[in-house]
Amino acid sequence: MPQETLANLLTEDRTFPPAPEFTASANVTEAAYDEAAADRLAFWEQQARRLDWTKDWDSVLDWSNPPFAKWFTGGELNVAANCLDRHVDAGLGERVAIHFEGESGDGRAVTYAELLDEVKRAANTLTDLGVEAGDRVVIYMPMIPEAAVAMLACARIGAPHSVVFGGFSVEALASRIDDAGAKLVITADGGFRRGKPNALKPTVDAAAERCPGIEKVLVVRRTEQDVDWNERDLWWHETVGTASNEHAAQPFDAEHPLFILYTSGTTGKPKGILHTSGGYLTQTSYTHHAVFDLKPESDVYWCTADIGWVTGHSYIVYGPLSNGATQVMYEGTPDTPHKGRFWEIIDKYQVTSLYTAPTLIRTFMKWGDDIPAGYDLSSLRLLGSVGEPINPEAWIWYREHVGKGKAPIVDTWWQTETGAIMVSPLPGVTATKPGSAQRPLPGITVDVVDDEAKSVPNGGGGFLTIRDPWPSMLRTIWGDDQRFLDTYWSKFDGMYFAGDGAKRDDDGDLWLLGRVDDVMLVSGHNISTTEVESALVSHDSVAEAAVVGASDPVTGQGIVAFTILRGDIESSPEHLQELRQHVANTLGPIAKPRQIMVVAELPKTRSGKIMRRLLRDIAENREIGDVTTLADNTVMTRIKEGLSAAA
Ligand code: 6R9
Repeated sequence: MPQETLANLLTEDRTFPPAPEFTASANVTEAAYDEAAADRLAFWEQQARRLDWTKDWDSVLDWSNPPFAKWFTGGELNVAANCLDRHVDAGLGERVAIHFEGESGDGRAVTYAELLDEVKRAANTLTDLGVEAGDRVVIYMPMIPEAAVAMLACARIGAPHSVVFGGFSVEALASRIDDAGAKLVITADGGFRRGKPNALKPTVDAAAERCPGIEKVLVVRRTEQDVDWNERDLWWHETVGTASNEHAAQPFDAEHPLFILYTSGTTGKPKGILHTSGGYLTQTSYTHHAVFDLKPESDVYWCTADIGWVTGHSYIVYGPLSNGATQVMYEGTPDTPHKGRFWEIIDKYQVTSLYTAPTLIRTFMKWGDDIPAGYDLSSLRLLGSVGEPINPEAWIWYREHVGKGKAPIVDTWWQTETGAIMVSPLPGVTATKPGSAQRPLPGITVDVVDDEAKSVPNGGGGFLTIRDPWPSMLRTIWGDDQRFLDTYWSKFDGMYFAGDGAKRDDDGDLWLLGRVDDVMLVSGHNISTTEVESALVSHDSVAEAAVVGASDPVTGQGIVAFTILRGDIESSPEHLQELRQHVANTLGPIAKPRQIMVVAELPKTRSGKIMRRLLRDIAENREIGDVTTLADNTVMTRIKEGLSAAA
């Protein structure tokens, strides 16, 4: 018998077909799958035609030197002009592009005409400061409209940007500035977080001291905190604010670098993922139109991601703006000044489409159903999820308490490396299943393979791979082609290895099972973290769970679970015993956790992903490893203290 690649333990048979009214007016129908299957390149060519090109391409795809792809070779376009100028030229200048909501409730509406004006002035400023096409610019900003302006100004002049999460450490910022070889940093004095001004400039000051390549630092005034001032510093309002708003966008080659975005990964130095212009914009624009069913005249779209995450790049800046969307941008945290903040924003702007992460959905579950119930959420017509597998129970909660049982949910699987959504339901087409990302989008070929690179049959689990090149694929790792080859293309011949486990159900739908590095090996069975976590979350008392494999003398690894309970539920030894039994009943005795611990929080990255390796350090009684990419690097201390107090 072949050794199983990844066990398939969880079954789920609830399905939710789209409402006929939704289907009747959906942007994309079943036919898209057939068209793409008939001729994949013609399909992408057609999607590229949704953009304005100043010069047509000679060929759709050049795959003569795999895995180094070139899309729309010879074509030329300006990415920023596609996001702004063409809408203003079409008479849509007065449409709101961004409803900005500051954390404290201050805000403003920025129209497409105003956004274009500001981007032109910022582009002129960057040019005056000596930034030329090809030069790299690091952006270290809070969630304010100027962050999008800075990105688009870079795109406009062909200077690849590299956005670093506002709040990352000096070390993290300096290493990214160095690796990218940036000469300019755009930042702000700070932003508002948790009711307080949160300083950003001191981190940039310290990083710039360590990075001699930095010539200038451009500073937006947001919080009006006191800042140290250096010779290299310039205020945004004194430069961009006074610059000319005349600027003609120059076309760039389809393969001109658009941005570098660093992913931390679990080990080693961060990887600078390189994206280019034409293919990236084609796929982000199309997927935003198709997956979110965007109706730019009437929708109010809100993606809650930070601009420092790829989700902010593709689904706040490039996808939505290229489609002329009206969107909400929120500066702060979901519980400032109160736990109904998100619902209040949805109510205030009559948001129609919400795109958020499972981590937040589980947090809202923990806070209680009564909070969203206190607001008018009837404007919502579509819900999206991204960042981690969504546990079926969290999916159902999202559907019931946020979508009021009617808004379709799109669970979108993709990565920094893929640039845009790859696997997702289409809201007017797919009968959705709680917890499944379901089908590759039209034009995308995804497979699940075993150790020997053979497709697994329905019902089987293995490694998620991508078989054919796609327009928004990463082009390389900045400055390290070899690492690009080794990381993504060496495990399976001729296939992109995503690093995620997945299974196919009996209908062929895809279920993501977490990172393969986190898979647990228990008595010879490969068990995914996702399935055990979902089984725990399916118990009424559990809001969130993280499981890890800790070495075990008998079974190889034993499953150790960390759980956050809902509302004010108190745990007891009997309760923990019940939870262990609940997992065994749901998934089978092999998946029964050896130990369950109750914690108040879990270690997460800035994009809300649970960092299981740090929990493994606790479970195996080790010194805690590198915590620099945690959203809050004091959380591990609190978790350890909480556990020893309870013991
Ligand atoms: C967009 C983004 C990529 C990793 C990816 C996977 C996980 C993202 C998911 C999902 C299951 C989903 N992931 N979306 N897992 N279902 N809908 O998150 O990019 O930050 O690079 O992370 O996130 O493990 O490989 P990135």
